[in-house]
Amino acid sequence: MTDQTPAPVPDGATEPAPGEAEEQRLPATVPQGSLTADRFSAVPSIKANAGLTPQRSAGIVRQSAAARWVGFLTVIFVSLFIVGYWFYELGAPAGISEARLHQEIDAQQVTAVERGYNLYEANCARCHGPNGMGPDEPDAAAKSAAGQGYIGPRLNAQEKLFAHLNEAYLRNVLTVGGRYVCGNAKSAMPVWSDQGNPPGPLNYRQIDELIAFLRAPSTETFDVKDGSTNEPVIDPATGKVKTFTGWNDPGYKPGPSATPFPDCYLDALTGGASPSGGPTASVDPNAPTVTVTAPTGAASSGFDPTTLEAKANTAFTLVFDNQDATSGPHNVVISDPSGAAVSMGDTAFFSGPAKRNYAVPALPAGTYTFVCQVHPSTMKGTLEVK
Ligand code: HEC
Ligand SMILES: [Cu+2]
Repeated sequence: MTDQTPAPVPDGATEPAPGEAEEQRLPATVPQGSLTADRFSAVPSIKANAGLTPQRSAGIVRQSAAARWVGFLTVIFVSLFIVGYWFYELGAPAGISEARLHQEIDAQQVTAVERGYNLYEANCARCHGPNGMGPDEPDAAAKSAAGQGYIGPRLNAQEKLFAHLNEAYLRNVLTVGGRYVCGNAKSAMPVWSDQGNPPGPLNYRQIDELIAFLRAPSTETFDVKDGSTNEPVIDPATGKVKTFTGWNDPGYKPGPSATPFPDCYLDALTGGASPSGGPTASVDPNAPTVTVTAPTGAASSGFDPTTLEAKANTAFTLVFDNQDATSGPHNVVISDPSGAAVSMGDTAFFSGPAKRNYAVPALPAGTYTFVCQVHPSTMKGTLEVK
């Protein structure tokens, strides 16, 4: 301001040239009074420090430092976020956390197993048992006494689950029905998949869920969920959520000399004796006969009689009169005193009412046992050879 001198002619008008007529000049209003350039300048104190007050310049320095901090922290935050999200999405190293999609798959797997459990209990348990143990279920005898025996084979068995009951096989059995198992066209097990012929009641998702349940690991515990609300089912007795574990032991290894589980489960029912194996021995019409009957409900009540007698060292014909049309197929096999099977031709299961003749070779004297391989715990007896 000290250098500021009052500008005398703010409007920039020049002095008229001498002799120029006053009237030739454009009419311009010349402001009168004390108009100075100071009017457009900052107050003098501001110009003290290169035009800034000391406070103002200090403020500017502070502000730009803060702005750099904001930028720096933003970069740090964004980088940390990217790293964190990376690990969240793909899993932290060294197994600290699992990839998000894997967790999602696990959760879906658990859901499938829980649904499969409900499907199994609703559709399959009446034949294969609530624990998948078929005729070995703890209440099997009581059930068959009530005429509701478990006629399906045991599914919950490690040697079966290991390879035999694989996913593809289960899918085929559920799509084709029980006839896929042993080729029995009259199998009691219906078609389950709606892709089958004739179509069954379950859609592809339910089949998948059933398979997920049947193959679920025994090392994992699952909650029993209510089928309609999907809420965990509380056991009224304990007040705790009901749970179940899978059947399949992931650590199971078959013995070193174990043979693979046979394609048809019937072939595995008793050691060695193949129910359908062996040629049909021709029955000698003149041989003496011994008759054993499977009355109606034999699966629980057993053979009639339970003690048979035969002559030593004489071939005889064992007539099996299967009168039972209700409690499942039966057969008879004989084991010698050492437990080895006696070869007596084709001993395949069959449903009654029907009769079969088995050609039993000459046997040395001794106490033999006979069983139905489908119901070995209830249908058994002794054969005295003397
Ligand atoms: C009406 C009784 C019945 C019902 C219900 C039933 N099954 Fe079966 N299932 C059987 C019979 C009987 C067999 C043996 C097949 C044969 O020889 O005819 C069998 C065989 C099987 C096999 C093959 C076993 C093996 O050792 O190869 C599987 C797997 C199976 N069933 C699964 C199921 C599933 C899963 C369900 C429920 C959706 C079910 N079953 C419902 C009676 C039944
Ligand atoms: Cu039987």
